[in-house]
Amino acid sequence: MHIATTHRNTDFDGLASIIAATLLYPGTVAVCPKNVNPNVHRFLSLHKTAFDIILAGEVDLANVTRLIVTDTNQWRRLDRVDQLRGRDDVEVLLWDHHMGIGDINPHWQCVEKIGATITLLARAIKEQGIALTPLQATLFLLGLYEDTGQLTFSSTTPEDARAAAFLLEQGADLNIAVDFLNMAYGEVQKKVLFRLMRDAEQHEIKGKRVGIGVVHINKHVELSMVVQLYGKIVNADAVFVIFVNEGGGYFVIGRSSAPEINVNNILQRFGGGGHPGAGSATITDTRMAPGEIRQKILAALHEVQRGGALVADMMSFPVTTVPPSTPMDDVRRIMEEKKIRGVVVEEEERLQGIVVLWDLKKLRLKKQWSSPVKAFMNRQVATIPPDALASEAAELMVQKNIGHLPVVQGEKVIGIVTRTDIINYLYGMLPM
Ligand SMILES: [Mn+2]
Repeated sequence: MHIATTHRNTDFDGLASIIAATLLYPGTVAVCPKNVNPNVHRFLSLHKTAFDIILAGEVDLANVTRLIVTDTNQWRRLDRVDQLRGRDDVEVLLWDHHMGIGDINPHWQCVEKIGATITLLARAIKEQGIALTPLQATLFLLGLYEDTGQLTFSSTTPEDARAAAFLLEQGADLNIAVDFLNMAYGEVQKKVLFRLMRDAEQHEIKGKRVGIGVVHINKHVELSMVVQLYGKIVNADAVFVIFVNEGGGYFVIGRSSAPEINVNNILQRFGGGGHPGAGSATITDTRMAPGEIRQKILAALHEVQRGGALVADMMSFPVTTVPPSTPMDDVRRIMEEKKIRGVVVEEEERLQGIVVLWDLKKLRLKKQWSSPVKAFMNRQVATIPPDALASEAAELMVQKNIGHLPVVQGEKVIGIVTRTDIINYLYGMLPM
């Protein structure tokens, strides 16, 4: 078994690096420490099944013959792999950008003084002509941006900027990335927030509070976090801010927490886009006055109703169901055969519970495998109706940190939403 792992309190650079290692070394398993930093935790609550990751405690260390360490050169920062230390039959490879003296003595290493470890792996991926999915590219860019402060830290090198360019070419999604980063909050951002608090208009549109602001800027800096923060402070359901560039042209940022207000749909009218909850548009047509843009946004807000995909558009079906008396052995076999991570328990077409792959890991005794699923299933099942918005399903799954959401009409389960469905939806792989 070949594994790639990284330091505890894992940041995006560490997580990105172990996923990148699985691409560079096919057959390698990504092993994530149990403790990850809060931003990574938030990211994984939504994305964990999109990547093949196992936890440090789940590795059978006796079978490991290769250990790829990323983003640290110290054994004590790794999670539960101590037994591999000093073992002759284990080949150790190291990818890192920490130049201090470490106690990992690898057989091979790529260690350079550079902004982020993922830069080194992304460079190798590019050289080998490996194509990335937008999701992988987004995660890698998150790692790169977090460790380099969006390429502003003095540790940033031209290599890091080249890696960023490569990741953007591969479809890295900035609208998603910014939501997972703690953005710098400097003087310009403070001024913008102050002006928004003082000048922005508040509208009540179809029962939703919408803030609309126009702010002149002379410097292009990261502003989406300010827009989001402003929305939170004034308790708005959605916010649109039109930034007027001193040199001409506009940049519009939109954020929405209301399923009825789809930022993507609205900003597409200005040649921009994004996602239902977050988006932006660059407007180069300087003949349009800021007031006109504001009017157009308002008009769109009045028009737009329940935009975006519905749960019925994104759910998977038919759903695999079993009766409550099914032995756990059969449940396991069904999951393996159908390559699914969750099975719905139904009796007489009524939802009784759900059992997921994780629950199988709780079984310790052999005789438990012949016990009925009703003894192990979760009875408190969160469900969603088919006419709810896809974004509501996404929100609910993140909030409850669950990977399966049965879609229920009356009492009957007609479909299921999984993390994969959510990812496909978020990354725009669904017709909207
Ligand atoms: Mn790092």
